[in-house]
Amino acid sequence: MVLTCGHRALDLSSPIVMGILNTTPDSFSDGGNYYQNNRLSLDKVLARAETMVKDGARILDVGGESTRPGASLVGLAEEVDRVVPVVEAINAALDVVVSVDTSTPEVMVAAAEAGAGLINDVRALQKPGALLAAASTNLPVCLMHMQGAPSSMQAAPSYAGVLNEVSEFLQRRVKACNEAGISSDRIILDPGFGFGKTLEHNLELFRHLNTFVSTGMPLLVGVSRKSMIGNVLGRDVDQRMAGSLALALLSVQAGAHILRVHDVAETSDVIRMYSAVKG
Ligand code: 7PM
Repeated sequence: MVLTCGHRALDLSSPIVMGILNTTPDSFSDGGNYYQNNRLSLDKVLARAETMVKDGARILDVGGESTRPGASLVGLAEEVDRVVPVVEAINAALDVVVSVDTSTPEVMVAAAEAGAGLINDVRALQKPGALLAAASTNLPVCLMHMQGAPSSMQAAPSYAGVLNEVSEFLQRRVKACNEAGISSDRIILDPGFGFGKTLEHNLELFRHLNTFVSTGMPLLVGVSRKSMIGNVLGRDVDQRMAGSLALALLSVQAGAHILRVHDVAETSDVIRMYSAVKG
């Protein structure tokens, strides 16, 4: 399975790592503080990006709007100003697919022009204009499930059946994409761990990752350092690497194609050991 991401191609016949590069000032737990005198330092961002690529990342996920529960919404101009220079700099300096983590149509288009190779939208292109904007870029899109809005999604997540609801939501979004001109060979699916889900919901989804794999579309799993690990282990966010790596192995064993992680080198080692044993 090969995904065409603008002028770069991603071979998904073995699992790959997407490194998290969150450049928002209030980002949690990506290990980087990329600000100097209250200004985003492109040098610092590039240094971290280069390390992640050396450590094995094939994709870097660049976000301009924090999806943290309760985070303030970012204005359009601010989001463009944050994201576009980072996309441009990484795309020019490094051989890696730049993923833009956005729900904003104008940002999708501007990022694509700046060299982004993938659109990662936690709102699954539901904002007005997002379907058409994404389609116009010709880039692959990652469709993620979320119940509610980031500000309130963890208040009281509730499902009649979480696996069915998430699967049916993603199926509906795939259909909407297809109708907007985004073919299924450009769509990545993501159940959206932690986005309007209790621990039990997350575990139930994780046990059934094969359901998403069997659609034939690539599956992205994002569990790195998340609260589902904290809830099981009783560990703070900076003590969740072993839990994250355990889930990384279970993900690739279940057939996941892309792992969205903070700890790129360690996750790459997990994949290499998995691949060696699998032969
Ligand atoms: C607070 C809560 C801060 C959640 C950060 C997060 C995903 C994503 C994020 C994911 C895709 C985090 C998340 N998570 N995009 N963006 N899938 N496609 O822990 O699971 O990084 S933000």
